[in-house]
Amino acid sequence: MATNRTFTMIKPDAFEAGNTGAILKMIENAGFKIMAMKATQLTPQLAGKFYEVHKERPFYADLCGYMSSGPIVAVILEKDNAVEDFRTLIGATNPANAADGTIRKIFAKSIEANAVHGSDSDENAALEGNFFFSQAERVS
Ligand code: IDP
Ligand code: MG
Repeated sequence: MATNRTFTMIKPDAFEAGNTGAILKMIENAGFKIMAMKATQLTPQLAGKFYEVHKERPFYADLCGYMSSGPIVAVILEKDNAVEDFRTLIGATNPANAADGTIRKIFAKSIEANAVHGSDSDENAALEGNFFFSQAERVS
């Protein structure tokens, strides 16, 4: 898997608020290319699997409920230094701490309903992309 890719989701709060297009525009304006994209809705079980790394955290059950509460848009993105640059573009997990001009600062509702996901490593970017997209569903 290329190391110049990352994975994002437009989370249920941003989808419901009609911010998908504005967020994708910010992502493209920052130089990312969309290599796979679809709207779907997670079951609580699938949300639990996606966030399994957090299963011991106190917010895990709430997070799985929230992430399965409505449609999301899953996206594979490509750019040099994709993982790090995308984390910079989205800002801190808690929008109260996110830098001005970041996606979470502009669109997030709370630390949980924080508009977008961003992979934290090249390895997880590949795993997360493969969670949503088969080889035939993404640019190889
Ligand atoms: P990240 O999305 O910035 O990488 P993580 O620590 O990986 O943040 O947490 C995954 C997701 O879990 C967050 O994006 C957010 O939706 C939720 N979350 C993280 N910390 C909290 C918390 O303290 N309370 C409620 N939800 C949280
Ligand atoms: Mg994370």
